[in-house]
Amino acid sequence: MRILHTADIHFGQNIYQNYDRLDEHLHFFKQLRKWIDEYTPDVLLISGDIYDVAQPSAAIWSAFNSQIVELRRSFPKLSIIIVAGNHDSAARIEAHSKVWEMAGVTMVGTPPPILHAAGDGWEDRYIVRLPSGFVITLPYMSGDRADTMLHLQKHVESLNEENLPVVMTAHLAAVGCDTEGHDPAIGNIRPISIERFGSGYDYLAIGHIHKAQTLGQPPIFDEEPHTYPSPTARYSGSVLHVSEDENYPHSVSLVDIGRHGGDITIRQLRIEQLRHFLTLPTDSANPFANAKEAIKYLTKFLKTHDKAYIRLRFLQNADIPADFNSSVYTLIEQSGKDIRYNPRMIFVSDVNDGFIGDEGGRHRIDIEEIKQIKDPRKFVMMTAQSYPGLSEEVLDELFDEVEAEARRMTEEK
Ligand SMILES: [Mn+2]
Repeated sequence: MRILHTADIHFGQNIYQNYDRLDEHLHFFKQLRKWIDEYTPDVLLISGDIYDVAQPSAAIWSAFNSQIVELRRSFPKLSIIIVAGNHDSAARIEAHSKVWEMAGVTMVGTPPPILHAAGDGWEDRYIVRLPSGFVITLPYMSGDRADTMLHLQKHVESLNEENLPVVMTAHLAAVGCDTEGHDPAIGNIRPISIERFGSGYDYLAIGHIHKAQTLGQPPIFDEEPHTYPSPTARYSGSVLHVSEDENYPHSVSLVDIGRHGGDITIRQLRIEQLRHFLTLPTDSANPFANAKEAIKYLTKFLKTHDKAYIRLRFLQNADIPADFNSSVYTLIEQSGKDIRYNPRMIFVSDVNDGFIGDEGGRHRIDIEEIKQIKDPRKFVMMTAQSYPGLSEEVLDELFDEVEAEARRMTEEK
């Protein structure tokens, strides 16, 4: 069974009050279509937070519907399963689900009732049986609904005579997950311990946390396949940076499951972003000391950049006139560039705050800063102080060796 797992689309999001992100979302769907064509998954799973708000505009509903209908038309064999997240209106998604069913798309809005009657067949609503396996389709549920999950897993077990893979969806915060980029009070959801989810599934496709991660496993940085034992639980992560604090790559997860209880192989497919988030100046060691400096930098920046979200970093005591933001907007407008400005500036009290190698032993490096580094030696030297046993001399020798070898290979070619 092969699934393409994604979540937290937040379709229709407007950022910094006035910037519409529809083109970024459509760019994501374009990539999704390409991957479905290339990898031919059995199922496309969207694990909640389809929309950014419970009542998106008619234009947004329409644009999302068009994307799903287009997928249905292009890939008639693909199963499409979509469950509601905490950002979605469960009732609205549920209300449309019968029509979607006619189009061969499974949409689940509302969770099973807490006190479900025995023997009335309610389980069927939350189980999709495919030739390649089973999918338990749970949307966002408030509270700890371990009993519901266990009950459905047991039910699937009774149907699963051929030992087919079992996938379950959920939209929740699991204990111990990496919540980088989220507000401390994410969605008012109390984290749930993963043990409470049972062990009757092979792959738990979760939404809600925006950083891609396999629970209890080290992060994946490449696009190579990684194999894990069953059961494995994973957040696919959001498709776009929902805020500038989500300073990590976004991807969809391509998941292969051979049989129930067998290994799970996961590949991250990196999503190309239409606009990146930059904090200026990109050299975070030198925040702007005043408005004049920022305007000068920005003027230069606008000549070399076409598309981006930006925010500015100032020293705490920087002198900023009241009309500063309006001058920034004007400057951007005059440039004609697609630069989107976040008027909430960052103030840094101590230049060393957030840098590597200062006496305080901090080891944070700005991602934008890393992106600017062309010479790998520079990066290594920046972090070298964190490894007292490391010899710069030995490192230099090794780099020379690698460079010489690379040159030799290029010449041979
Ligand atoms: Mn979300």
